[in-house]
This record gives sequence, C-alpha cells and structure tokens, in this order.
Amino acid sequence: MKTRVTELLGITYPVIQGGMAWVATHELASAVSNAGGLGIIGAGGAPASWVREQIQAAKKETDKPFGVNLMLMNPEADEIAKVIAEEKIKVVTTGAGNPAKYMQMWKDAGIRVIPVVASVALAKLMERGGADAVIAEGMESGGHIGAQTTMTLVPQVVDAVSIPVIAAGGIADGRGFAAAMMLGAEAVQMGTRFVVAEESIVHENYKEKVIKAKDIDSEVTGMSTGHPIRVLRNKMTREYLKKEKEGASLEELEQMTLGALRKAVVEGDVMYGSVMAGQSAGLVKKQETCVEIIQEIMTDASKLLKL
Ligand code: TUI
Repeated sequence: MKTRVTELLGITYPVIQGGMAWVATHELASAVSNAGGLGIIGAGGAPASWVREQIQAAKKETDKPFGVNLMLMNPEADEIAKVIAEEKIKVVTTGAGNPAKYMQMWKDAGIRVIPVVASVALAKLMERGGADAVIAEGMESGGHIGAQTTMTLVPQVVDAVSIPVIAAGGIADGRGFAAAMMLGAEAVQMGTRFVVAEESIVHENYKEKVIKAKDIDSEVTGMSTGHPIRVLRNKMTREYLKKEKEGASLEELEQMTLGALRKAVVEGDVMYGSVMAGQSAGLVKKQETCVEIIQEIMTDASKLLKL
C-alpha cells in the first residue's frame, strides 16, 4: 500500500511502531522495520549514551529505515537530539512537548521530522516549523496522553494541515487501520499491539496483563498533575487515584510513579509498577511476531478498503 508516508520514509507498509519508553528497544525496532513497517527506538527517560548504543545495535540488525522517538521531558533531551543528528537516523518522532528548537538541526542533517501532536494548534505550528508529517494521537493511547479522541482529532488535523497525518490511539487491527484511512490518515502508529510482539523484550507478566485486559481495564493517572498517563488498573493505580482524589501533593504523587514503568517492564511487577497500555489492550489477544502482526493488519485492512 503506497501513501505519502511510505514514500517519505521508504517503507513497505504504512505502519509505525510507537516509541514506547523502556519497551521500544533496538530488538523491537529492528523487527518492525524488517517486517516492512517503521521501527522506532524510544528514548523515554534514558540517557543519551543508551540511545546511541541502541541506534548502533539496530543498524547491525536491519538495513531498512528505522527511527528514534525523543520524549521531550527527558532531562538529556538536548544531548539526545544531537545524537539523533550525528547518527543520521532516517526519521525522528517526538512526544510530550514541542520540538521546535531542534527542528532546524535535524532538517540540516537530512532527518525526517514527525512530531506527535494532541491538538490542531500544535499540528499547524509543526507544519509551519518544517515538520514532514505529524502523528495525531488520541487519548485512547497508552502512556502520556492529550484530551482529544482519535476519531475527532485525526480528521480535524487532516483538514488543518497539508503534510501527511499519521493516526495513533486505539488502533490495533485491520479495522482500526481502515478506519484511520477513512479519517484521512496516511499511516497508523501502534504501540500496545507491539508491546506483546514476540520480539518485544517486555517482561512476560506485562505481556500477559495486556493480553488479559478487557475494554474497561485502563485508568488515567495524573489528571491533576498535568501529566495524564494511561495505564492498566492495578494496586498502584488504585492507591494513586485515591491519593489524587484526596488532594495529595505533586511530590507525593510523583514519588509513587517514579521508576514505576521500569518496575513493570523490566522486573515484571505488574501489581505496583506502571503498566502503560492503550484502550486497545482489549483488542490484543496473543503474542505474535512483528511479521504476523503487520501481515494480518494489512490483509484485513486491504479487504475492508477493497484494495
Ligand atoms: O509521549 C507520548 N507518550 C508517552 S511519553 C511517556 S514517558 C513518561 N513517563 C512518565 C511521565 C511522563 C512521560 C509515556 N508515554 N505520546 C505522545 C504525546 N505527546 N501524547 C501527547 C503529547 C503531547 C501533549 C501536549 C504533545 C505535545 C503537547 O503540547 C506541547 C506544547 O507545548 O504545546
């Protein structure tokens, strides 16, 4: 399937893997790229040296294009932005902020820049700043979220900009892919479905929790702190939401989530860790390879779209 996004990135299928902190390592990124999509290494809150090592590992595992996601709240964001330029990555995606200050440096290095946006206003600003495409991410997503749903955000962003729009949030199968195309998107980004990929290094407990999750099993923590994060419900979220309701201080709440994602992804503590996942977890039924995931989505979507 050819779209402006497949042309821009030199990929076979318009499927992009989310740049999930701790989850999106070189193993997952190279597997997605080798399957014909766009794999992404997620910098999350990691140091710049880790990001460089991950890029170098991925370069050994694939000769296909892959990207890096810069989470803009990372304390080493400036250094990571430079690593991305030096390593001449094909594409950078950004999240949780406005990447304007890095845009020129990346463009000069010949890197495609695709910011994640959660509003029409930021999408327009990014287009004016030279973005090659935008990812319009709805609040069905896992992790840090905006306030709009995918169904409402994507078509409004499509109407507001001329650059290609990639839909994200709540998409996990061929039906979601086809729906995104109907909204005017030219590719999709998926996180939750790739969390459980066989090539994903995520702890088995985490994968099992995603697979077992039903439609109503996610919660949003941090609404009051200005950092809303969608996670699967567990002992930590129950305690957090209770404290948040009682008006606990920012410090106390941050203390509860500090390191919680690592605890879940690496140690498999799905009771007290932060199990970030989107509302699409209810659609994710089993572990599969990245090839199987992408092939199934493209086959189902092609039938629906009568391609
Ligand atoms: O970034 C994400 N999702 C993430 S990042 C992350 S790591 C983390 N861990 C603990 C605390 C905080 C983060 C986990 N999940 N998605 C992309 C995304 N970006 N979603 C929403 C936004 C966004 C929101 C507001 C982007 C820009 C924005 O406004 C920026 C501005 O200044 O106008």
